[in-house]
Amino acid sequence: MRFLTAGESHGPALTAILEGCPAGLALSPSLIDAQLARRQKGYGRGARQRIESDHVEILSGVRRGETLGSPIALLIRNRDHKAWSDTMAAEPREGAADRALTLPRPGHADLPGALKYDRRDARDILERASARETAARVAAGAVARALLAECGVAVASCVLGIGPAFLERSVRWEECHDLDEDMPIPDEETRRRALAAIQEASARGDTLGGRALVMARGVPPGLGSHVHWDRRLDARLAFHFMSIPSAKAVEVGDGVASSARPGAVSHDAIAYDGERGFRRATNRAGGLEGGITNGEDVRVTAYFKPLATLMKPLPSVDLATKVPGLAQIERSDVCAVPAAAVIGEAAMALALAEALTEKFGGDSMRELLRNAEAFRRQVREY
Ligand code: EPS
Repeated sequence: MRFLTAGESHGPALTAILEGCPAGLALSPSLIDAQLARRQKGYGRGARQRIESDHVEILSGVRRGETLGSPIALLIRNRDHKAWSDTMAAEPREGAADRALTLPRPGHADLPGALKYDRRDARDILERASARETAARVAAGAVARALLAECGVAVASCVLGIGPAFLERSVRWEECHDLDEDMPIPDEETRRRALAAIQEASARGDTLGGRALVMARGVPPGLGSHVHWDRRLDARLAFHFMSIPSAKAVEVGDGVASSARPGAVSHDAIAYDGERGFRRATNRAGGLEGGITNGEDVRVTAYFKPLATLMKPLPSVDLATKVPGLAQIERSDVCAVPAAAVIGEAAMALALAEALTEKFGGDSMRELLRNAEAFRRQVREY
């Protein structure tokens, strides 16, 4: 299973093509729209989300509510494009485009992108670097999520903190349901402090990052492999999570805390009972050992830097004149961590669906489910 996305933030639409999804998976636009709506929420978001109301059109790969095994093409129109049709026109136009960005924002792709692609207007970079792209990823992730659900795997997330307001204890799976969608922190005091921190940052013309925990339950043991560096599932998960705009660090299980602890309290003792087979009382490894799932919940924490567009900007230099100035202000969010948690769920779903279809193969869901169940039985009867 693999996917690509295309589309600029203010272009006509975003698209995703997902390949390798077995035939016979029940899929409808409303299932994808539900995830798109979650991505648009979150305290601290800017004006763009009031313009958009993301809705997917399934262009191929699905017929009468079931996947066909052919590439699934998804399209999400940008409502805001109406106001940008001249700026973003694909046809040649006379003169320079308006809304040029020539004072790059520190922390954004503006400057390295302009240098790399030899563009004089950094809008050519930011239009694609914008986190708007994640709508397409969440749409593809919703398909992966539906596939996982059929295989008994569920994905959930929560926000652990915003800026200086974060939870230091570990969060259980059961706590990651029915949370407030605008600030899904499973602790009232931390949630209150997080909301206040966003308000203060906004008043200062500043932005805030944060951290989110993404979990998967029901994951069969045996996904990923120790035999090659690029087959280790923790490495692949990290790749997926690090590709989320503004992600700067990824932790599997209790990775960060374990780096400062002795081995005796960093690993998960092995037990066995006739009914459930091998099991663990703790899950410090985050469900992965040697790059292979061990049947416990897969747990990934992603850390996001503050967004790069500051209403009180940092020093920059004009691309054309080389004269110092302040970085350009673009419409943006103050904080997008609640949305990043939803995007993290899509990353988890895509990485796991990729590993699952790789292990159990299957051109059809029937074949995939049969193979997955046979392997689960094999492990139970080991
Ligand atoms: C986003 C859409 C963007 C930004 C944000 C995320 O829309 P616009 O640029 O029109 O306001 O709100 O993107 C960024 C924060 C960024 O740095 O690119 C979205 O749909 O998620």
